[in-house]
Amino acid sequence: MSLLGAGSKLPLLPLLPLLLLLFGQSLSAPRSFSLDYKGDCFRKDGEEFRYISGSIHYSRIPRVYWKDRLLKMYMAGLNAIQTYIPWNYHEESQGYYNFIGDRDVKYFLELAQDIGLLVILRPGPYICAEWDMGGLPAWLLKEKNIVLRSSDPDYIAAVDTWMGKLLPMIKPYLYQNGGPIITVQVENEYGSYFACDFNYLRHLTKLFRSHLGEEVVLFTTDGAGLNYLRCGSIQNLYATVDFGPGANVTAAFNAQRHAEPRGPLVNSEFYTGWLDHWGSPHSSVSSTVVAKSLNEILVTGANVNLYMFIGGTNFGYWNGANALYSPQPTSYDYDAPLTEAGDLTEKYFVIRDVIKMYHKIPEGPVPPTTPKYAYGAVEMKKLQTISDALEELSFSGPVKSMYPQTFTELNQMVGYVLYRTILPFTCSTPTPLSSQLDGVHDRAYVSVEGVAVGILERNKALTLNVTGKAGSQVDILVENMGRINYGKDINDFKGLVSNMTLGANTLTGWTMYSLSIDKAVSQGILWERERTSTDPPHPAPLSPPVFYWGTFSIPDGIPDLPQDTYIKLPKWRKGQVWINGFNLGRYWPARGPQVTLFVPANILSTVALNNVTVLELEKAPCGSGPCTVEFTNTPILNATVPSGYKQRWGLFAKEDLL
Ligand code: 6DJ
Repeated sequence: MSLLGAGSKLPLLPLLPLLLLLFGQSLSAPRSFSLDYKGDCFRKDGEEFRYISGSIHYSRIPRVYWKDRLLKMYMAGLNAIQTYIPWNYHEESQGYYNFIGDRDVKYFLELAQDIGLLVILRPGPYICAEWDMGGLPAWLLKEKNIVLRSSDPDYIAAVDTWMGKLLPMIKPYLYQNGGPIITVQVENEYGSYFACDFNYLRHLTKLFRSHLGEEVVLFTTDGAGLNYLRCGSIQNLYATVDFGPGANVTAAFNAQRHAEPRGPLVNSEFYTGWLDHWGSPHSSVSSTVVAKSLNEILVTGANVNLYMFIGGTNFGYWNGANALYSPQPTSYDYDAPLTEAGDLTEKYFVIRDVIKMYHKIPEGPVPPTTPKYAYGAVEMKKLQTISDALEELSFSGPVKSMYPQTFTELNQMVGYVLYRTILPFTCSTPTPLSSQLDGVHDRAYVSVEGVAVGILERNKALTLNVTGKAGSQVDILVENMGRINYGKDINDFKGLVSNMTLGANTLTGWTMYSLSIDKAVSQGILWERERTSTDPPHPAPLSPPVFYWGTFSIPDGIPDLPQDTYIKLPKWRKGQVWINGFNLGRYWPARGPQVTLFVPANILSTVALNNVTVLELEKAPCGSGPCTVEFTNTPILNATVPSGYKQRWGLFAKEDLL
């Protein structure tokens, strides 16, 4: 039957252009993205397709900079980006979802599409990523014995609820529905996890399919070794591998071929750099090595994602940690082709030159590096100590119990909790205060009667000596330095997770204050009260944790201010810093290698004074006179670290990914 209906005498041919115009939409082939097993490739709209992608985590970049970073990625010749969706970033409290502002993932996907980038989406539920608890919300630990990343019913129920919220939101953004998402990853490096629970992977497969439909390409990623792929790959999820420049490309893809004898070759994480830990030297990987290995991958016709293309920043408390407990710093620069602040590097151009040999590079200029400004020194004034400000900081009031409770029991997920008790007897000679079971998670600042007496640190310092009269007040401020994000120890409870002993006695009778420091800082509550007490006459090696405060204005008459900057805290020891209520993250120049913290311009004000709030946990370089923090235009991420703290990260060497 002709399109004009049976019996029509009109010839169809001359009408075709008109028909195409009228019904063009329905006549054009539907958008499709699929695996072609016979052709060993992906197919996009029926055509053979290869992606060269880069990782960018929207959760590590302020929203105002998403476009700039994506454009730079596009101009490097990438045709896709890869991003994680960290569950805990969107559901910080159970049942309360946040998808606005910096968490507006839909807007991020729209921007990517507008710029011309496809998207490889990694919604977890577990993501690893050097992100607190690998993206799993800490409130899952309220079920104390929960087996994360398994078919434990409590875990599955939470995953189902979360995915029931997230995946329907994502569905319109799938390529076949008109959006940019070409593939969706299920879980992450599951083969590296002890549980090896295929029922869990099967459950996730069904769950993803039920929300996203039958058509979308679902895949897994594992280390490029048979031992990883054994528990990581499963029928109906396309198995891909990850490996860095140190690897033998042929051997790595042979491992993938073991799991997927046919289909596209895919390296889902090709490492352009590597992660850092406090106290270990800054990681860097040479551009030449990256370029050579990238070329080896591309020449095979494989698909590749460069991890990271831009690392960004672990603002606030979002950094993760590795076991044996070693937290990652605030910067997630990763020695990537775009720096933490989005600056172009030599590595960017070297990579672009390699890509150029295989794909057409977009024409036009690469957006320039954003300028940085050195606002100079800011004088800081001392405010209250944490112990003095408890009323302002502990909105929920104290909780009392015989033995210490963990953060999760106190319903506090991140930051700091103050544990208070008394000396049950007089310690006239130095008496050991200990966490014999290594239960200080992660660092404790101890004072007796308001005088700082020492620091306990997970895995490192389990005992310190105290003296004092019976009944003296003992304050232990415990800092959560980030939950373990990889391996079997991701059930990382925080606070005092085992009893403290004094001599041979267990300390009891605790009063615990959950501290809402971020709320107090953003409401300006702390600034109302400057310090009332006087400094002790003799300089002590440590002070109790205390707030400092200063202001600065953006100079007039200089075009294009405010600009990005870096804050440096010379001779300050360890703490947390906020600007205008925005939590920039942790500083710890005494441990290194990170010395400066990235300050994005969008948090600065040109019309009002900018407030800098610092919580110094150990000792500020202030004495009785003024002291300063400094805004500079140059990042320092590679300072030498004290040799005593150097650790061997054998497990995390890139070669181990083979
Ligand atoms: O998928 C992981 C990334 O999010 C893979 N990976 C990266 C990121 O965390 S360490 C750095 C890592 N996996 C651990 C494997 C160690 C042998």
